[in-house]
Amino acid sequence: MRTQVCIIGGGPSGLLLSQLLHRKGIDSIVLERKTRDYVLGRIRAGILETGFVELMREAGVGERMDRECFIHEGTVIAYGNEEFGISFREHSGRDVVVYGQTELTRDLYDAREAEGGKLVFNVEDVEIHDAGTGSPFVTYRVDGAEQRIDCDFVAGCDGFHGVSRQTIPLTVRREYEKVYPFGWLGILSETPPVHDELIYSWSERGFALCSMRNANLSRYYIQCSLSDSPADWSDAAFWEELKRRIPEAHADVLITGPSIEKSIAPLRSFVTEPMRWGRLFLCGDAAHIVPPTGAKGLNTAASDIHYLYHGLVQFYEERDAEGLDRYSEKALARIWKAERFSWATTNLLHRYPDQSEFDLKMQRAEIEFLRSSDAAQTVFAQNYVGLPY
Ligand code: RFL
Ligand code: PHB
Repeated sequence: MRTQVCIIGGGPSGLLLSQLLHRKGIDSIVLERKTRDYVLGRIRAGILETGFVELMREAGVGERMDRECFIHEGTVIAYGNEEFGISFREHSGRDVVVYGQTELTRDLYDAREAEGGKLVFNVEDVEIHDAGTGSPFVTYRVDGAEQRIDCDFVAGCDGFHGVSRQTIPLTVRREYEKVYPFGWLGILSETPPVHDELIYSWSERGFALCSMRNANLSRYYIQCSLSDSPADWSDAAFWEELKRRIPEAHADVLITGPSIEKSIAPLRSFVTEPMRWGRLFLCGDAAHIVPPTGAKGLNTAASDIHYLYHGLVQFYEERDAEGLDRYSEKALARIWKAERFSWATTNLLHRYPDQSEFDLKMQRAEIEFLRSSDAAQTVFAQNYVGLPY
């Protein structure tokens, strides 16, 4: 088989790239290790920056999103029983969009399938060959049979545990990592959200986040220990703990119900450099991870796809490799800033096991500065809605 761009990974990054390229007449094949249902069963991001929303529209898959999404003009930051709002619109002139990763991934799958896109599921043993040369190829097995795809470029969109990043030799690859000493326990429940904006809550007992997917689907998180497992937390215990970590005014009106999903995510900051090696380009979680506190993971994947897509179009339409040559530099410049925001917001709102009384005072002073300073709120808002591409 031959294609122009072989895309490893059928998560949001891989699907969005494939769909955008298709609209420019550039051929691709997407190789996914799991089934479509498995990918759609992973409950992850919920907040989209305008840059992402615009890419979805450009890819011709924005229709349901535009109809069903919620627009959020700001967010609430709480600490103990105190809270204050930060208006994104007032401080940045922009909003964010609430539309689940599951939904946008479904829209992308539907579009790729309706337009005859080549998606191969259940692939095993994917290997990228000769990425450092002008003629790379990818081998894999499906249903026990060996397959080979020759291509011009390989897009490594296979997430943090994929093979693409590992293909870049250690003599070239440099990795930067910070692992946090806690995780997030998240649940999804078919209950109305407790508030019409997200609530990011600092509490003595640890961080909590009240989020949502739609008018009758809520997403809640609490900071938990890395040794916890979802089975340790009954629904009743989860709700009880959440109520203790958000201001009473919200806890009193919180509507609880059975969880329909419950999982724990460890928190990590991670960046690999460079994001390009020869004809292989890394995108999304394959190249970088942020702790979810700033809602940046999926959004940094989108900016990678933006740069790579434009680089590929420039290459095929104008025979100009400038965009591809500068891909890693452009993508990383934006990613490090999103890493900084995610790291700072995590530090601001979580309880650390080794936190001293002094550290707690510093955290408190920083939250109160954010409450009282227009300039600090502007910095927060500009980062939250997404820095320009
Ligand atoms: P994905 O989604 O991990 O997809 C990678 C795909 O590659 C497949 N794969 C392979 N395929 C073929 N061969 C192999 N060898 C393969 N190895 C892996 C996998 O099966 C998978 O289908 O990466 P992608 O596309 O880069 O997308 C990244 C996003 O999923 C991720 O950044 C976000 O979900 C992060 N995130 C959030 N991001 C936001 O922007 N806003 C949020 O509000 C937000 N909340 C979150 C989050 C992530 C969370 N978790 C669980 C990590 C909340 C949570 C709890
Ligand atoms: C979510 O709704 O899953 C969500 C929202 C905001 C975050 C992280 C996760 O910062």
